Amino acid sequence: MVHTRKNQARLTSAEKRRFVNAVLDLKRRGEYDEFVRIHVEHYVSDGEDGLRVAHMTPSFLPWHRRFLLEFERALQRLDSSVTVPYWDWTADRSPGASLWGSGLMGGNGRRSDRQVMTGPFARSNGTWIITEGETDGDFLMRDFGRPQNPIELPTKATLDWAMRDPVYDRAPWDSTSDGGFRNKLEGWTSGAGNSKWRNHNRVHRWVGGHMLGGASVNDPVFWLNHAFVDLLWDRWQARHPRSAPYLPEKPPGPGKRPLHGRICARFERMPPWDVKPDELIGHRGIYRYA
Ligand code: CU1
Ligand code: CU1
Repeated sequence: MVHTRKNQARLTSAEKRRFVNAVLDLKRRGEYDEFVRIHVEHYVSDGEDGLRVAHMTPSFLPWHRRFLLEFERALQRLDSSVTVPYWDWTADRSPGASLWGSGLMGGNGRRSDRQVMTGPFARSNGTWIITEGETDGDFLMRDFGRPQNPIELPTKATLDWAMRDPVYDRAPWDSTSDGGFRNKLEGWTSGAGNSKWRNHNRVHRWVGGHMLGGASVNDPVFWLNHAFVDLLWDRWQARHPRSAPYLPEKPPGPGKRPLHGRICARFERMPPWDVKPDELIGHRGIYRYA
């Protein structure tokens, strides 16, 4: 049966409770931290060697689509009614949004150590203990808007700048690609200070704390951000029906160093699931967005 992913702002309190309970249950079983580890393991950037499958790469969108599906299936094994909600960060832009209420994500970190003190993921509840972090503390951290170096959530205008680009991605297929929907949505641009962070990346920066690095999956809002990014890939395809839904079509040949072997073309297999970007271009038989 096709299931429906909803805007988090429209979830009933019962739906929020079931989602949160399934996430906490997954954490208790040790399965949640497996997702954190997978994300950390695939966090490779332009400057490093090896295949870039998840970030700074064309397969940013299909890789995270599959990652979300795996997570959603794990939740559904615990409660078949649960789906991953999405966060439209162009609409729900303030720390006072219901997203950050005690029934869903909980609030900001406190000033002294950025520790989240409210909601289901507060350390004091005893369940949300960070074990796969890149920091010393075992508590979830957030730092909304980074007051020491202020940043706002992405605007509708910046999102539209990405959405109106008719080309999926461009060479050199990394964080320096000048133009292309994927890099504009992922949000790498050259620019001074915070202006270089756009769209998806800017959301990670705005939440701050654990959302800043490879271990960002430790903050459950990771999934709500990525569900919205996943929805945006659909909307982009609908807006550009004549555009190739994924590029590159063919892998850069051995003569094309340093690109050869660094990225996944449309029909190459993505680790760790051995699935091709081509197989993830649509998802209509599995889920839909409301
Ligand atoms: Cu990621
Ligand atoms: Cu992300």
